[in-house]
This record gives sequence, C-alpha cells and structure tokens, in this order.
Amino acid sequence: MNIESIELRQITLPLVSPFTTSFGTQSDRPCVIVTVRAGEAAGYGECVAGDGPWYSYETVATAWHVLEEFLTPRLLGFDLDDPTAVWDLFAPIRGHNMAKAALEMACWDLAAKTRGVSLRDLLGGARDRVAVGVSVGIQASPAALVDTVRRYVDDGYARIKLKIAPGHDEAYVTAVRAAFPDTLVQVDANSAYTLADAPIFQRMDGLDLLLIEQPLADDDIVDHAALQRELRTPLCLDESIHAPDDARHALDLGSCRVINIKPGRVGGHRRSREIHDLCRARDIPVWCGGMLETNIGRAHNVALASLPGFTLPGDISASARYYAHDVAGPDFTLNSDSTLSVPSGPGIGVEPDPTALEVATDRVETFR
Ligand code: NPG
Repeated sequence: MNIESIELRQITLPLVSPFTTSFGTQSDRPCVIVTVRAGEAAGYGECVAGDGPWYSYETVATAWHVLEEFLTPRLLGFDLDDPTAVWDLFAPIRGHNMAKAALEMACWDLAAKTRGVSLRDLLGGARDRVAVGVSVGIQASPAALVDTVRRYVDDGYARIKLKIAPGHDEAYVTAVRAAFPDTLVQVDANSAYTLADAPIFQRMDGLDLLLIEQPLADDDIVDHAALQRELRTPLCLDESIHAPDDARHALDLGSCRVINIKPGRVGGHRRSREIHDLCRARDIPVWCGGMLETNIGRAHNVALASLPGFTLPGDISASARYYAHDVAGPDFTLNSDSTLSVPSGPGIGVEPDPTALEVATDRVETFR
C-alpha cells in the first residue's frame, strides 16, 4: 500500500471560550490537518503547533514549511506496511516533532483502516474508556476561578488542571482546594518559574495536589530534579520531554515522578508508545496531554490513552469544551464516570466534516 497523495490544510477554529496560560490568551486555534491517501483509504492527522513559538519553537508556519519541503516528499510513494517505519523515514530531519507527528499519526490511522482495525487495537490499547479531566485557563480572580471550576465539576469532570503563573498561583489554588476538598487537582505552570521560586511550591505542597506540571524552564531537567527533592508532590514533565531518551534521563536524574505524553511533542504514536513502555517498566504513571485538538487529534489522543500505562486522567475533554462546530465527528461526550469512550470502528473512528473543514480553511495544498 503506497502513499499516493498528501493534503495539507491549514484551518482556524474559534474556541468556545478564550484560554489563558502563562504565555498568553488564545481565542481561536490555528492548526494543520493532514490527509494521507492510498487507494480508496484516507488517514488523518493534526499538527498541534500554535500560531507563535510560545509553547514550543514550532509554529503553524514552520510546520507547513517542514511538511511541504521535507516530510511530504519523503512519504509520497512510501510503502506503508508498518506505521512504525514512518519515524525512521523522517529521522534525518532534526526536530520539528509536531510536523512529523501530524503525518506519522495520519499513517497510523491509514494503516489501521487498511487492516480493518481500530487505532486503539493497532496501538495495543487495553480499555474501552479513558479517564479524562479538564484544563482550566488562568482567570481574573480566585473567586472567578472557583466559579469556572464549579461549572466543570458540575459537568462531571473528576480531575481539574489549573493553569498557574507568578501572581496567579497560591491564592488561586488554595481557593479551589477549599471549595473542592475531594476533587483531584493538579497545576500546570508552562515553565513560568525558576528555582528561586521553590518556596511557592513548598507552600503549595500541602494542598494535596495530584502533581505539579513543568514549573521550571522548558529545556530543563537539572533544576527540576533539585525542586523535586524539596517536594512531596510529584513533579510532572511536559515541555522538557521530546524523546524516549529525554524521559530516561529525567527519570534517572529524579527530575519528575510523572510524565505527560503529548504525541505531537514527541513525534507521534511510535515514540509516545516507547515513552509509555519505558515509564511502565519503571512504574512511572503517564497521562495524555492535550493541545486544544479538534476531534481528529482528540481521537488519536483517546486511542493512545487506552494503553495500559496511562493511569492518570488525560487533558482530553469532551468536544463541547473546545469548539461549537468541530471539523470532524462524531463529537466525544463525557461519560458519567469522567471518561471518554474509545472509538471501536476502523482507524481513529471520526470522519472529517467536509463543509465544516471548508469553512475553517485558510489554505490547502495537495501533493502527489
Ligand atoms: O484540553 O487540550 C486541552 C488543553 C490542555 O492545558 C492544556 N494544554 O500546556 O498542556 C498545555 C496546554 C497547551 C494548550 C499548551 C495549547 C499549548 C497550547
């Protein structure tokens, strides 16, 4: 089965509510949807790079450039027998994991469809439902945050992640903990602090948090190890982990006790699974992060999170938390046990909505 064509489609989709993190507020999400075709079958992937180099150096524009100039030419004509081989095909290109992941993951979808199996089954997933939570952006005041969290708790989310930044931390998290003493709460700093801020985390150590995500620099594992030694609460690394070796180094150093796996950040499903396997062998819990994906990226994340080592709830909320009209369906809805159901149909189990895609499209190009 040779890859015959690849479509790159840049879209922008308005979020149902603005999302504020330590690096800014976003009201819509740009991304690149990729389609790989062989014969009658199509596989879909989503590039999670954002509009600017805030979370990572990759952006929609760098991803398009790398996809068009370097990745697409390699993949066209490739005999997609084994989707794990796509990572090797891309190996000569340094970095740009988000661009690589979009195509690599589309190939997994295509491979699953041509075999007539679900992506979950092709990846080795072990569950029909995956535990999920919701990530709550920075709010104007602790009281506003408590109100927002209450709406999500009322929706049925059993795990809440609070975005924090200097000046929007202790008082906010303390207010949420007081209002919801039994809810699983974790925080995410997106690298907004330095080791000099250790006392802030020591004070939050008593708030019974599930974990503290990426408090320090995005390329650091040394200071994180020093901070972890000061805390009972597990640190979780996100931005610092781009590869299985990064995970191994961080665990060897004691830089974290939990790892967030985002397939876009690490280059796709093969490397996500390798990090999962490494962590599982060491009894390190992992969970699936989110990048405000459409239902295409969400379906990939849900399938990945069905692997047995994903023992903590993912940042994979129901579709309605993100977009009023998604570009693919069916929507994911929250089950009463704070889970999403894993699609069992062939491939990722969601199909693009051509009309919604067309409306959202900024540019599109097909390569043969
Ligand atoms: O539910 O998809 C989601 C969003 C989860 O908070 C979330 N993602 O740093 O993990 C993160 C953060 C993020 C979102 C980062 C968008 C960059 C862009």
